[in-house]
Amino acid sequence: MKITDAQVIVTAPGRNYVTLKLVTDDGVVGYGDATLNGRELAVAAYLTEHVLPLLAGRDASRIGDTWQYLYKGAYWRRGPVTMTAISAVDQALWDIKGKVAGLPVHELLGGKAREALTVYGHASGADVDGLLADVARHLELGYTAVRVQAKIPGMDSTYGTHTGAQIYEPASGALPTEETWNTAAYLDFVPAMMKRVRDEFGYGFHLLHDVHHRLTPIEAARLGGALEPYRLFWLEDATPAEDQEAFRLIRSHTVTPLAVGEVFNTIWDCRQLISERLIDYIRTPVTHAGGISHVRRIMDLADLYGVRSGCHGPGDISPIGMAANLHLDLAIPNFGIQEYMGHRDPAGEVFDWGYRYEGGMLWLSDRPGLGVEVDEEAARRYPYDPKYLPVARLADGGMHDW
Ligand code: CS2
Ligand code: MG
Repeated sequence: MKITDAQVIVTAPGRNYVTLKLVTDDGVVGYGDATLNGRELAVAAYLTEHVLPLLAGRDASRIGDTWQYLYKGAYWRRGPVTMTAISAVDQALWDIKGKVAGLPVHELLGGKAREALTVYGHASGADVDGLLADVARHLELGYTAVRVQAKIPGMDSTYGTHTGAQIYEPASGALPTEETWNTAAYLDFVPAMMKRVRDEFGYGFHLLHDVHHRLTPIEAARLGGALEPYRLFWLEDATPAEDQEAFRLIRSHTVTPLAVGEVFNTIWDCRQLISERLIDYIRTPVTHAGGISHVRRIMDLADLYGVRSGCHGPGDISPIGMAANLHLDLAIPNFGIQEYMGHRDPAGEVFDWGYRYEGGMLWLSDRPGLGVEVDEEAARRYPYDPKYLPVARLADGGMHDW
């Protein structure tokens, strides 16, 4: 079973997505998500120029060997562009293996370890009242876990919030928009926001919050302590994620559970955090960290140390990458929770995904492979549309972490 054809599909149905399509000599088609928000064409070019020529004629059944060939063979290891490209190949090969076997990928990973996957949704608001209305909406929809963010008073805009029912879109503008960040205002606001949420809705559901890497370790320690009465499921990305030792300081000050890892791309980024038990949830998703093959190794390492999964699942991971997360989630022993933002219209015109939301959980269909099909004609109707994530500056103009 040889790879005879390969193609990179760049399309923007609601936002940009990069998809790798591999075809075998038997005509089996496999898809992989290669979307790296704001850097989409770097991965598309990496695949087109440096990976696809190496895949022609390779045995599509040898997933592990192809992974090692692309990882060790490049000499330049790791990094988000490389690891997203390798991930796309890995996902497409698992998709093909599943389709050839007539089995969903989670069956190839050992079979279901649970029936469905508990997800958390995103509630947010332009102020706390708006947030409370959105939390109520999520609880009515059956969510048992809700991430809460609200616009911080005194700041022009706050990343990760939306005002309508439509999911928020992280990237906007042909150039990055600039947001002004104020740590003191944020630290004062968040505990008060959490109090309002718990006062209104009680403790019968999980509450999560994302800091987007904006605090120093001691600030994060203070926030974690201040949030303890509200019993968070997790506090996410409290500090810039590349400084693994920072978590030791946070950990020594608070029992608020910690999650990190959506920007990680290999097991090496997580190793110290996991082996020193500095975090509770590892968020590294299939799309950005070498695919199902590599993220499975991360989750296995995490399991040894009692760390559970909480894979990144924003709208800027395509339905293919989302499905890949879900197949892994379903099979691993240490599943924690799955982020679920959904996809904006008209993503459904291009991608036909085999999972559905019901009762606070995502349910995977029995479709073989990853279970996502791509309508290439529809993809052509939505050409690439350059968009960037915003940047954060302080009031004095200095760049801030995010
Ligand atoms: C966020 C994302 O979903 C999350 O937890 O941190 O919105 C993230 O900022 C985007 O995916 C970046 O592309
Ligand atoms: Mg996040």
